[in-house]
Amino acid sequence: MMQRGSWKLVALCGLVLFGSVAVLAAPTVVLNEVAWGGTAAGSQDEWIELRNCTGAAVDLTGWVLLIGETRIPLSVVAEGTVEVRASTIEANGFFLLERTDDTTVSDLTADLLYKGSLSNSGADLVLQDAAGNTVDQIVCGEAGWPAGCASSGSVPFATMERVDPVAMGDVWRTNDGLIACGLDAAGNKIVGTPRAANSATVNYMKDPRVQLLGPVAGTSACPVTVQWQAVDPDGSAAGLEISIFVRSAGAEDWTLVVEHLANQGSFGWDCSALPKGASYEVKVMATDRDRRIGSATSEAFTLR
Ligand SMILES: [Ca+2]
Ligand SMILES: [Ca+2]
Ligand SMILES: [Ca+2]
Repeated sequence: MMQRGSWKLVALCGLVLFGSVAVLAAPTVVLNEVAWGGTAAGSQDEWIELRNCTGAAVDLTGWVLLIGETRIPLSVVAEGTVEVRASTIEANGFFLLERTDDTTVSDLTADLLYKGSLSNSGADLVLQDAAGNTVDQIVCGEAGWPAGCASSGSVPFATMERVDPVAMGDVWRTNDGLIACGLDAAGNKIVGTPRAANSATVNYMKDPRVQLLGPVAGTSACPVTVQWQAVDPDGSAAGLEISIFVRSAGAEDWTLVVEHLANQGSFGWDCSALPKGASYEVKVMATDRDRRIGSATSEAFTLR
């Protein structure tokens, strides 16, 4: 999916930089959400959501989802497929696969029922079209799931959600426990978004985005110049308030340095009282009018 080494023009805060960056191929149908931890009603109650990222319906006839060695044909009952209710995914729509039976997500009718399990330690999933081409994949059988929770964890039974396959590629977050829908087999609220926009996607479309242009890794003279720009995808940049925090590299807590700054600018952090040779990190945090927060953290840098 990634084409590396292509040249792209990147404009940053009036600077024009040439660099070799990864360019993502436009996604069509993606693996969008994985309930690998199951639900509160049962850890075996796993489900998977596909998303059509295009404005046209996609016919899934002949397509196959692979979970490790298990093949799940998306249009015929064979191998890992127990029942097929739909084999088309609507424009910008979702496709819900429930494991074993339709009570996994009890208030929604699955598009497909399958058998096969997702190990809590990770799995490789591959989505193939009718020609056998890989359309999307998750490779974490060895590395483990990048997001989501089992019965323990920050948000028990929260799903693993794709942030935005179009803009962000293969970036996953844990369902936030707030934006959620659906009921499990016991009538508990599902900590995920079956057949609906992911909490990660909704938040991405509302949270401020911060670009930290300095300081960069290496050494920095005092005062340290902190430079940033921030935007709000669903609001005006002028409505953002910027706060700057610092901490010793790797420390737990941040210390507020300054607040109420504009969405774009620079600030000289006076660190003259601090020892030379010590390493620090800077965080620039933007808060919008809805009190939504976005931030960016620098690499560690050393005072000289
Ligand atoms: Ca169901
Ligand atoms: Ca979803
Ligand atoms: Ca916002």
